[in-house]
Amino acid sequence: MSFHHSTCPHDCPSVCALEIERLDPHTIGKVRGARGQTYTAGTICAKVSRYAERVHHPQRLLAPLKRVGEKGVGREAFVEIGWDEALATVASRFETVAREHGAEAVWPYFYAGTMGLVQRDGIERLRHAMGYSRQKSTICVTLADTGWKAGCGVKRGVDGREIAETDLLIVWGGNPVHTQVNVMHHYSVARKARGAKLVVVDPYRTATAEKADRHVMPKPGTDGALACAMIHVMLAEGLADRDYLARYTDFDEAAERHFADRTPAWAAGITGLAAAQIVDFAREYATTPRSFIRAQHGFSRSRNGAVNMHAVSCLPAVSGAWRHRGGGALYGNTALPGIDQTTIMGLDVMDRSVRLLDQSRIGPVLTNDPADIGDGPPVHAMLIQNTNPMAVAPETAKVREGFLRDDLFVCVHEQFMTETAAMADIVLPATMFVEHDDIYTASGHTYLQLGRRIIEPPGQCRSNHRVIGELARRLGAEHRGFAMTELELIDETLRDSGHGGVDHAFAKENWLDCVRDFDDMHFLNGFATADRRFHFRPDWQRYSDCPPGMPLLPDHYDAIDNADAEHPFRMVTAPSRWFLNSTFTESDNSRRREGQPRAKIHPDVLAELDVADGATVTIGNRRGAVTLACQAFDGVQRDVIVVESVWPNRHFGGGVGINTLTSADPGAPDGGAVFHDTAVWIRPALDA
Ligand SMILES: Nc1nc2c(c(=O)[nH]1)N[C@H]1C(S)=C(S)[C@@H](COP(=O)(O)OP(=O)(O)OC[C@H]3O[C@@H](n4cnc5c(=O)[nH]c(N)nc54)[C@H](O)[C@@H]3O)O[C@H]1N2
Ligand SMILES: Nc1nc2c(c(=O)[nH]1)N[C@H]1C(S)=C(S)[C@@H](COP(=O)(O)OP(=O)(O)OC[C@H]3O[C@@H](n4cnc5c(=O)[nH]c(N)nc54)[C@H](O)[C@@H]3O)O[C@H]1N2
Ligand code: SF4
Ligand SMILES: [Mo]
Repeated sequence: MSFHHSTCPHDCPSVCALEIERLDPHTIGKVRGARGQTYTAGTICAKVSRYAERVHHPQRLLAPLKRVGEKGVGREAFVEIGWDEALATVASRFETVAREHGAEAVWPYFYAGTMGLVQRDGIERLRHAMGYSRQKSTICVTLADTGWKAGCGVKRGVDGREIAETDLLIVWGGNPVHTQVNVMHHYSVARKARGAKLVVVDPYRTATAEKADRHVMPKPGTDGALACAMIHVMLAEGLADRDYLARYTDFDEAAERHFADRTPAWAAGITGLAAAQIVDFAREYATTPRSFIRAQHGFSRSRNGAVNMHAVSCLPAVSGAWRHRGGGALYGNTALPGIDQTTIMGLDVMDRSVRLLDQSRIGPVLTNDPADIGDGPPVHAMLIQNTNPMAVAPETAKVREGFLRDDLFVCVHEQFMTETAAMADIVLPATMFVEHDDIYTASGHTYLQLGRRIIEPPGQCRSNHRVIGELARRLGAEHRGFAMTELELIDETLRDSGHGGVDHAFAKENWLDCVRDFDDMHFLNGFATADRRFHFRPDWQRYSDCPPGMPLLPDHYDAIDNADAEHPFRMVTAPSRWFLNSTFTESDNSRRREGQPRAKIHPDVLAELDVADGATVTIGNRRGAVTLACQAFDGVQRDVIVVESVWPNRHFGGGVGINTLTSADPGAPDGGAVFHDTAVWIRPALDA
């Protein structure tokens, strides 16, 4: 029995350093946090502390499968086959499709089931080497990245450990009690040591908001208005750091005039907040030098999300909080290690003229929407790794309709028989992180970390890297990366990125701290823009898909799915505590903790609808309708409802899940899924 260092592979900003007990060469025992890594510092979430349940789950896929029954039924529709037959089938179908319809008719599709760079992104090397359709990866970070980079120029910010030294933590549009426990850990240090206050900006009273000194509860998609009004107050009341604005930003007379009109009364009408509350919050923010904004992804998942993220990122430039330890802002630090992924992703053989299909629009793409397919061929073949679009992608009805097409061949490489795997022709069994090698960057902290293979893969499971290499060989794809082992790829990537090889970077520890000095982390040496200044005036036009009418300065960009007479409510589909996207929905423990899908609805609304707490309601819009239990909940504005997700479709009445209602419209200006930007109606369920 021994403990081995590893890294949590899940799509979570925390990317915790782990210690994993190996009971024998095939079995893990306890999973705990590693103490020496000073951001995650031994804290991990309850989901991952029970990881043995997932690794040794009786429903884990252990052999390649071929579907012989109907799509969508599940395991009983498949029979076991050997790896040779499975891979030969995939290769020959890909070859036939490419011959008949062109290489762009094949669309490899992936996301973030594992965040390891080798296992997650290796599929890109196969794509580029074969000239298959490219994937525009928009489902998670695009809106937030675009908005943050508009002002700061690069995806990095203050070291998350400085949260422990702040006097005021503002959790903006995120719920770290559910989605990144370590923020709360560092905040509790600041609270104990310095009496630090916590403000949460969120449309509902989340588990994090329950712990806050102040909960600011705007309507979803209105953070731009709130931030502008705060800037108005700071400028009007002499609370802005004029010296900072002049030295470090592009703030000018025109911006001054612009914010003069963005009054708290104006913002109150948009956000549904009281003007006095906005003024109070602005004063508290501007008079606390050590104020730390933890800008999270949630508030960017609207059609105007990039504009809202940019507007919030302007706040520390007005208050001058960037100057102070424990002050400034963090959205993500993923750019810190400066990883060069050329070899992993085969960027050296990428052809930019090959079409780019938007991942979030998989429903429209697979149903041949002219907006996506244009004059090109429909998608006729897919290899899917690391993602479960039947549950997580918007417009589920179209995703399902697309997968049901007879002229589409699908291979899914998975750990479980997900709803997406159930639609496949061939299913391949995948390893888990303790069974393969990889490296991990993090959005929430400054470390680059290693995760080595600790146990043997069960049954016939193979890693993503191995499957990609074997398909490449059968397809005749050429790239030196296919012949390398995982560790060789990691080693070369580390060298290409200036970190030496594996033995150098991880000589002492399982992690490498890529933090820079205080001035760099706080942009006091300049921002990563051409003129080194923070930009109040984003260059949205540089994106080719930029719609007309995007605001020139921070504003309320009224591009959202506003409520109307037919759809009087706005719905937020926030992450739940015990699931991670659709991962862990196979875990009995997680399902027991979550109970069932529920819509949190204001008690006044339930009274008007004459629906009892706990009864079943139907929620719908022009994309469809879903049926689920309601929960009387007064921690929302009356016209806002919340469904914590992502439950499998089958757990909803009628068998269609929450993303039936969310839209595949791309957020502006460069795409991005808009999961929290949905107008809906609510009715008592017909069967109630
Ligand atoms: N337990 C758990 N952990 C997870 C995940 C999970 O599903 N479950 N998902 C993982 C993934 S993939 C990601 S990307 C991260 C995301 O983690 P975060 O960066 O924390 O972002 P979210 O949790 O998506 O943010 C959700 C919050 O945003 C709020 N929100 C929605 N719209 C708005 C708005 O317009 N304005 C404001 N101010 N707030 C808004 C929601 O009400 C919700 O409370 O979490 C990861 N961690
Ligand atoms: N309604 C609503 N929908 C959402 C969101 C929301 O807030 N609300 N959040 C969105 C966000 S932020 C994201 S990032 C997406 C995430 O969506 P996904 O990336 O699809 O995440 P998961 O649902 O966790 O599915 C990942 C799958 O990868 C598999 N997997 C894990 N490791 C490996 C591996 O090594 N190899 C292979 N082959 N497979 C592996 C897991 O078994 C799992 O089924 O969901 C989005 N969907
Ligand atoms: S908090 Fe996030 S990174 Fe840490 S163990 Fe849990 S899922 Fe993994
Ligand atoms: Mo995500």
